[in-house]
Amino acid sequence: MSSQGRCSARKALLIAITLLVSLALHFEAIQAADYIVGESSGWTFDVENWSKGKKFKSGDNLIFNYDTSLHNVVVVDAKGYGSCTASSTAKTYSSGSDKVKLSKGMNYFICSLPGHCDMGVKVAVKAS
Ligand SMILES: *[C@@H]1O[C@H](CO)[C@@H](O)[C@H](O)[C@H]1NC(C)=O
Ligand SMILES: [Cu+2]
Repeated sequence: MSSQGRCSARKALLIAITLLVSLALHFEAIQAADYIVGESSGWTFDVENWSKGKKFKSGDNLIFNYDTSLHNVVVVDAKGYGSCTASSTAKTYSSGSDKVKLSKGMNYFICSLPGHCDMGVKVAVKAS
C-alpha cells in the first residue's frame, strides 16, 4: 500500500468511528425517558411513593410540575431526604416545570418549604 493509501485508510477509519460514536450518542438520547413526577397531580403533597415499582435509567428525566407559590425542587442526599433538610447550597429548581436528568444511583429530591417534605413532597429514585 502506498503511504497515501494508508493515510486515506486511516481517514476512513476515523470517519467510521466518528459515525459510530454519534450513532451511539443518538441512540442513548432516544432511549432516555421522561417521567412526570406524580403524573397529573404533579409534584405535590403525598407524592412520595410515586416512584415505587418504576424502573429508571441514568439519563432519564424527571419532570416536576407544580405551583411555584407552593413548592420548589431541591436536590438532597440520603440524609437530607430522611431528615427533610436541605443545605443552603443545595441545587434548587423553581420554574414550576423543571426537567432534571437522573444520575446513576440514588437521586433524592424534596420541597424545602417549611413542613412540605414532611407532608410527602419528596421523592427518591434509583437509576440503573
Ligand atoms: C408511602 O409508603 C410508606 C411505606 O409503605 C407508607 O408508610 C406511607 O404512608 C406512604 N405514603 C403515602 C402518602 O401513601
Ligand atoms: Cu412545597
